[in-house]
Amino acid sequence: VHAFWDTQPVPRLDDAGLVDAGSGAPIDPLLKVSDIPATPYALLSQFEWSDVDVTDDAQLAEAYKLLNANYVEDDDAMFRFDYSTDFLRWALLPPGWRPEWHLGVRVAGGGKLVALITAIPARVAVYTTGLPAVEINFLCVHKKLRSKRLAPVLIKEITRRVNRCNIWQAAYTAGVVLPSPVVRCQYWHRSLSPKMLIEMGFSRLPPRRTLSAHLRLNALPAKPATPGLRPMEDRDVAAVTVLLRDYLSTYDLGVVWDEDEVRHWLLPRKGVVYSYVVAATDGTITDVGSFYSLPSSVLRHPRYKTLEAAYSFYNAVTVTDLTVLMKDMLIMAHNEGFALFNALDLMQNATTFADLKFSIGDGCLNYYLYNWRCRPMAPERNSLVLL
Ligand code: NHW
Ligand code: EN5
Repeated sequence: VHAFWDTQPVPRLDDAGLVDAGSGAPIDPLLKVSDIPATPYALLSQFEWSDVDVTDDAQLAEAYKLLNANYVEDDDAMFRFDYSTDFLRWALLPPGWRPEWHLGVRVAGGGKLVALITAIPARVAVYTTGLPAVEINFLCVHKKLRSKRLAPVLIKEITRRVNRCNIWQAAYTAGVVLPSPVVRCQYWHRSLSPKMLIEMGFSRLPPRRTLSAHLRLNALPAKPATPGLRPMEDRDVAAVTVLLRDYLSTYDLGVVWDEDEVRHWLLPRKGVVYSYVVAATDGTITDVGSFYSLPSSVLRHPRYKTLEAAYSFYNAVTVTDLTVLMKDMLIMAHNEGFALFNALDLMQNATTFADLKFSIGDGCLNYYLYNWRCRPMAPERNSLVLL
């Protein structure tokens, strides 16, 4: 029973016809911008809508503070995502961003920020269809205001604001199961600082293995193996755009980036995103690999406050073996001081996990499309990485 989601243009969990839905079609009748109300949804009277201006450091700090204290935790509430302010600026200000899509709820009268939801524009390709869409992220309601049906109002208001821009589809991910996943991915983890991860309660020493054997097993070379691997630069943007376009177009779900988007999403930003290209001796860019930085707060631990985690982002290979490239990403992440490397079993990632000593996590990531009914897919057919 989903009192809210049953009213929305998403496939129902019991939709037996989904497997035959093919490349997909909209669920709602085709509407026009003029069919959509020009004024915001009503909010409970003690609250008010507030665009959060993340170009203003003071408001960005408010969004950071809300998320740092109230955003996603693991199933045992040991860790909570701690997206940095630099990360939020990167995630929320890509080409085409709109101020009214950084939607906050405040206590009435310009008071405390208590809830958030964000949209950014993206071209999403599902099977054979390219859709002008948004990616929804950072839905958060303060812990003290949970279960008051605030989330459905946030979702309806961001939908209205996106529809007013003539966009009718969205992609989003969640750990929880909602109506209805288009694909379910699994988190996998690779220890970079095994001792620290065990002490934090993130991982356990496998039975009958000593700590020194565990450290030896997880040790990494000091330098990457791939000749010509170097940080991506602005002069690589055109080549990387073509490389990614060709590579990602072989999957059933993904984004389509233009050069400006590749520049935004992939040019290295310390503490945020790390990208590397493989340049052949003639200068041709043959491969690209990347990861982003997303620490978690370690909750209720006497000594450790933060778990520095790197997350696999976009890789595309034409010459280098993917396992070799992924291992180079582990090495670069380790050298940058990350304690943990995470990856989903999307694209060809899972083919590298055994060799590179990844362990399966206890978390799943479900992918959803709003107002698009299509055949669900296997994780290795998905190439979409959301932050
Ligand atoms: S997923 C991360 C979501 N955030 C968190 O988990 C942070 C910690 N939790 C919270 O802040 C990444 C609250 O628990 C939240 C729910 C706010 C999650 N997605 O207000 P009520 C994203 O940001 C449904 C969607 O009483 P609450 C993606 C739930 O099933 N729906 O709950 C976001 C129920 O509906 P039902 C979710 O605990 C995508 C209703 O909310 C959900 O106080 C958003 C209960 O509301 C989730 N993660 O607040 C959709 N969690 O029908 C975008 C719960 O079952 C759609 N619910 O009764 C597209 C929009 C744009 C379209 C444009 C064309
Ligand atoms: C919005 N874009 O559950 C995303 N993380 O496995 C929002 N588990 O870290 C949705 N429970 O398995 C995000 N260690 C949904 C994910 C929410 C966070 C989450 C999981 C993913 C996770 C860890 C720690 C669990 C702590 C107890 C885990 C065991 C694996 C370990 C790896 C190292 C070697 C030994 C085994």
